[in-house]
Amino acid sequence: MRKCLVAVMMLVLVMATVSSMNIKSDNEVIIPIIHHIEEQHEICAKGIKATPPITKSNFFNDVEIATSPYDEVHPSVAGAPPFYIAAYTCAMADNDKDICVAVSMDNGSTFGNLITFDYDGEQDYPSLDCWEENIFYGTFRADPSKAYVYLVKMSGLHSEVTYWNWGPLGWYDIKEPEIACHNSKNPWEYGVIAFVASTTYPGQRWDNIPHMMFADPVEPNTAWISWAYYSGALHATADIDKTFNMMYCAYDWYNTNTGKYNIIVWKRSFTDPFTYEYIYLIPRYYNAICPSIVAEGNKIAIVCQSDENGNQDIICLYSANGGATWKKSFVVYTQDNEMYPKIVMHNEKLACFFVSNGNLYCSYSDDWGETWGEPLIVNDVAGSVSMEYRTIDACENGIVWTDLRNGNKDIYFDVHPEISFNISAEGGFGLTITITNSGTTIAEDQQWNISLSGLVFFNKESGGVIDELKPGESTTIKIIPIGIGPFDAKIKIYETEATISGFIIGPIVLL
Ligand SMILES: [Ca+2]
Ligand SMILES: [Ca+2]
Ligand SMILES: [Ca+2]
Repeated sequence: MRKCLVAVMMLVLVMATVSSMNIKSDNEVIIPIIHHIEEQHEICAKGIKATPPITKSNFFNDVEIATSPYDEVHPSVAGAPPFYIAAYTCAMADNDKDICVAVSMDNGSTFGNLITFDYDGEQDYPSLDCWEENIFYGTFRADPSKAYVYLVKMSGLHSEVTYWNWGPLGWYDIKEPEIACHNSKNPWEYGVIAFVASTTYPGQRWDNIPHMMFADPVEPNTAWISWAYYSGALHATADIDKTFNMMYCAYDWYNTNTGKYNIIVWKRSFTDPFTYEYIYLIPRYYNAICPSIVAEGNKIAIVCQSDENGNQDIICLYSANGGATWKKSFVVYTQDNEMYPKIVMHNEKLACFFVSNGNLYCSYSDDWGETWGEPLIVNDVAGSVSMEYRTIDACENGIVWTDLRNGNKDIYFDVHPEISFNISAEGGFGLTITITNSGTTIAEDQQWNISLSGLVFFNKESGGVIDELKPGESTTIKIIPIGIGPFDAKIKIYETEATISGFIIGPIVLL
């Protein structure tokens, strides 16, 4: 390994004082403390080819993604229908964990094991992203005794592994990494890997500070790490705004000024990472931890856990101007603990997944974080989802999680939950409405309303709640209006609306 540049020194020891702690309103504009990084603090190193992964022979066997008697944990998923790729940690024995990769070519209906990264010690916390249609990059945390950052490239059935050993330069304790990909530059420029790590790089001593790793724009196989002087960070998340070619990494960091964990956002040009970067500190008076970030079109949304109500809730910090100002919304806040959120884009919406009481939920926002819909449940077996950091991951259409239904930890997949209904009607004595769940998830506590126009004197408006309707199931609602002449019935449930026209004579309905 070769050290190519030791452009040190020194990012100022930032941390301007946080002026006000009394920010409570949900729609209040939050002005971040912005730090423009003017001095270099990067080094680069040559990658080392790792031993190729073991190719599994049972590629076409069905698995569910993984249901062995061993514990499988910390899944990650990427891809788009019909092809999904999932990675997870398999704990084969004490002191030995490996990274397994499984693929589905049938929309996620079945998964087959593809390859295993079987190295000495405990590899853990895989993270995958799609670089281009059939090319995926991934990373995972090395055994804690090694200061390696791994980069896996998978294209078709071919995969190669490179790692960068930052240990000889003073690095240690590299924590759970997250990768985000973008294919706008050279074939080797995968994107960015965010992680928290510690260093005793000559002249420095930093514990648990935010890092970025990205490829050299000129030299293949050369990677740069960049670090920011915010000791006491916990977790890292990454995304790339592909419209504006901008890398965004976020970290939860202990702010000694507020005495709380606050969110730091590190924004950096993907086109020219050495000329443009900013750090935004979002000061809050409560702990904001376990962030997950998404960025597109200069809009940014970060979901994280908040303890401002005395238990764990999910909040969204969002910006419509590239980070210059932020606002806050609640994704969910109940008396229960909502934890470990993950945010992705889903069609034109944002999808935020989180776990609570052993269940996996999804909330959608169609206004980039300002408002969030009622959480929809994803898992079919109640209470089966493992509650731990990185227990869930999602891509645009799919979701993976660690599941306990079989008595040990397994990995499961599902598509994003969608609620939709089919509505049909019959006449006779009264009006009979049949509502069918045509979505992909259980519909719970869904309010329905029927409104009749025309000369209707009785039961012109009716409404109620359907407690539970599984996908494919139907329920009927009977109302007995009284009227005379032609009428229109407007039926609404969730986002489905139907209008039925008919004729009514007393309680007799003709359609
Ligand atoms: Ca291992
Ligand atoms: Ca809560
Ligand atoms: Ca298992």
